[in-house]
Amino acid sequence: MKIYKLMLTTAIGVVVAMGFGTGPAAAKGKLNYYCSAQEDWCQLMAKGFEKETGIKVNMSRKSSGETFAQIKAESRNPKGDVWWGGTGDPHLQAAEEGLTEPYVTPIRGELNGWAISQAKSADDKTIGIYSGALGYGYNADVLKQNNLPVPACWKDLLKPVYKGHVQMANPNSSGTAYTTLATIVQLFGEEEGFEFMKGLHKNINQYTKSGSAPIKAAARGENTIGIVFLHDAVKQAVKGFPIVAVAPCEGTGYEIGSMSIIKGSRNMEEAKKFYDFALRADIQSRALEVKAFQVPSNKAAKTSPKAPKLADIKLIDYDFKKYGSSSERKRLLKKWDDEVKSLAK
Ligand code: S7P
Repeated sequence: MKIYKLMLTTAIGVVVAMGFGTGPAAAKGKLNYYCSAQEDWCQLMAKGFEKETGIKVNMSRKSSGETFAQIKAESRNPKGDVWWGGTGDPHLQAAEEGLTEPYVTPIRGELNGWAISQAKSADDKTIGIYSGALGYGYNADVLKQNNLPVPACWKDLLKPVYKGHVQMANPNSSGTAYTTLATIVQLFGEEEGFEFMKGLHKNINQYTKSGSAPIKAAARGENTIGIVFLHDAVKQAVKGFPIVAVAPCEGTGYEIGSMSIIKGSRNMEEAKKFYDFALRADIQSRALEVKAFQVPSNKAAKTSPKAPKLADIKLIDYDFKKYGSSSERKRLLKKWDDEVKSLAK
């Protein structure tokens, strides 16, 4: 009897020591969250999810192309569970390469058609969470100080007066910059598009790693024109910097910012919980707290009058299937490295 009692006490002790039943953190699990949106929005999502569910979130923020490369490099031993944010093209490539997991959320019916099309084109291995148009922004004060004309079109950026005044990200690391490359190729055709990229190269002062860095530098007065998503330019203007957003006169491309669950996730239940959480209207409405002015994918989420209005912008019919395919993305990036990046200025 005594021995039985001792064994029972020991067993309870072991269970308690392991944290079952008493340790809420251990019982509620964890989530390894890869984020490719802006740092402040990534944090807001992580904290909001942690607060609501008690699930511990380990966050890592990297640009879209970089996150794609990391997930691919880790594919034999996945470390991430969910990838939230960043342009849709590398999410589509990840789906095609079998790096992400299919999942159909119960709140899919609340989403805009473009978010569902993104999911359907990838056999439900990704989904649209927001959308936004590409363009550029300039610092009106710096432009004036340098006696520069106000640019209005993509082709204006090729003018020699802007030498050293334009910044964009490297399309290998940045989803914004890959969207720029794919947009220019779709707008002008491949041959003329690459001639445009070569001409632009002459005016570029720096290729940054992150897509939004060029407009942040312009806001600080360290750069004049940054090629970015319009919502990223508007964010700086709303913060009080002298930034003006330009939707180029020839027309422009856009993104379907996406989310995917990583194949082989060790916290699949938590990943699916996060996925459903991130698509809810009340959660997407919180983007405004960090001045993220993308168009939300949930039709009931709040938007701001300050957000760029996609209906007023001349948008191209961006071919997400083609430019998000593994072969096309690899081919265009290699061609840009070989024929543009390597050119002397
Ligand atoms: O959150 C702003 C935003 O522009 O960042 C994402 C972007 O892809 C991340 O930066 P990179 O260009 O460096 O990849 C966009 O999806 C998003 O709209």
